[in-house]
Amino acid sequence: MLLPDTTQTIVAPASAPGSGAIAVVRLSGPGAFRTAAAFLKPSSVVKNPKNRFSYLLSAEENGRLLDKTIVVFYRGPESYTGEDMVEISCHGSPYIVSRLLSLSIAGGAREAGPGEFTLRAFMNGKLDLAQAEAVNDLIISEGETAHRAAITQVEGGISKRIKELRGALITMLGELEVRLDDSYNELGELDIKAFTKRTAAIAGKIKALADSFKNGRYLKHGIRVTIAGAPNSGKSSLLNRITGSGRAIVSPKAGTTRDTIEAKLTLSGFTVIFTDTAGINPRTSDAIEREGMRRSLKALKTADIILWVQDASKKSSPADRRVGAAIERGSAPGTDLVKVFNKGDLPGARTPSETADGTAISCRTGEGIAALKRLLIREEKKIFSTESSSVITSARHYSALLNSHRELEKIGLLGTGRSFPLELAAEHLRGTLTALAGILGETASEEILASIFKNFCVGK
Ligand SMILES: Nc1nc2c(ncn2[C@@H]2O[C@H](COP(=O)(O)OP(=O)(O)OP(=O)(O)O)[C@@H](O)[C@H]2O)c(=O)[nH]1
Ligand SMILES: [Mg+2]
Repeated sequence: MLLPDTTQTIVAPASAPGSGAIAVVRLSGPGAFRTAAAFLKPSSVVKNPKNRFSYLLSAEENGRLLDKTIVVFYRGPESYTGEDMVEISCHGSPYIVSRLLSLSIAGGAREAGPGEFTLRAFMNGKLDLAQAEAVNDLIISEGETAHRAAITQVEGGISKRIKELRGALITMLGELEVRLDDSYNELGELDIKAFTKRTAAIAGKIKALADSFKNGRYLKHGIRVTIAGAPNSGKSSLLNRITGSGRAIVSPKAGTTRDTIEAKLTLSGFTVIFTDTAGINPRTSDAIEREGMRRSLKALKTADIILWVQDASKKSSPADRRVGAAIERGSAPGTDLVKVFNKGDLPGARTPSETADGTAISCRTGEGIAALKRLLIREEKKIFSTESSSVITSARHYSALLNSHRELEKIGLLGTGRSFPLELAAEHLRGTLTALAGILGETASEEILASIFKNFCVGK
């Protein structure tokens, strides 16, 4: 995608497809009012409307009434995009919406690309890139915590933090630059120890922000919990219990579940995606079972948390050990493992030392299930005990923070050497600043913009 031609006026439906009570069609660009005047009557109003004032107007096609609409005119820069905008609320019929689009296009507008309204808002300086990206997160947010992170970022929470860090770095860069220009040595020596201490403090703040990404990722994509275990241990029963559904088939026959089954649940505002898996039996020759096992192994790899279900009414079996080995080999580094000892309603067959590091439950009686749910989001909940503005939810921001951190650390290394080359230190500070500027979009290439906005819906 090349950057959009903002001399053109764009149009798109802003409401979801399908019928509803009302739908909204949006126009933005220098010709927005003129385009609307071609079909909204009386046209005398449309030619010179009051700013941000709602009018009841007739939308007409070939002299016939299409719909009575409520229309708001926004004169740039006092609009979402910063350009002249018109928002037409009509009855929510897909037919009316499609006619309004056609009338707008006949009147000189073109169809908007994905996220083009927000892209124009960014290009016109109404939003920085971090804010613009979060608009999409806000639209797709499903739970309280995802919503809170997104709204904070749209309102400039992350941008403010980045700008604070940048302000401090610019001051420090200035201190280096005056000394580089100071050929007569009038300013005195730089206090290197104090200087590197300040860069280390900023590096620490950047690191803390970057570290919040693990939880930020959970906010955006949900926490993936994979239920693994030997055949018949009660994996499907656990999925049903936790999600309060009859989602998975449960039976006393080993090998009941042959495919992975997903169920979503909201826990303390987090979206949690549970995956029930087929038992892991590497010796099977059955093609379907082998495919089921491949899917189970994939679910282990993509899990944030693995629940390893074991039947506590039976002694630890070779099947349990095979599962343990598969988890060890197949899970990504950093995955949390929670051992779950099921069938607590039956007489136990495991020694206390075997079950000490796990959670006892019974899918039959429901005992221990609430405690298990609490355990799952214990760590993740902590992020909102602190300022929610400090949660990074974008992989792009995360890598930019890591890059800026790396540059700052190099200054720390210079400080431990025998000499402290000011020129080099200034270079690393500039590198840090460039990485931070990328988050705000000040240095973003067209490719980066394209990859961000392609995920938006048309009309936003
Ligand atoms: N007594 C008792 N039985 C349970 C409990 N949980 C599950 N079961 C029984 O154990 C059997 C197996 O349960 P499933 O949930 O199908 O086990 P699974 O691990 O999904 O089994 P596969 O899909 O075959 O690998 C069923 O007969 C369940 O009723 C429990 O807490 N107590
Ligand atoms: Mg099952």
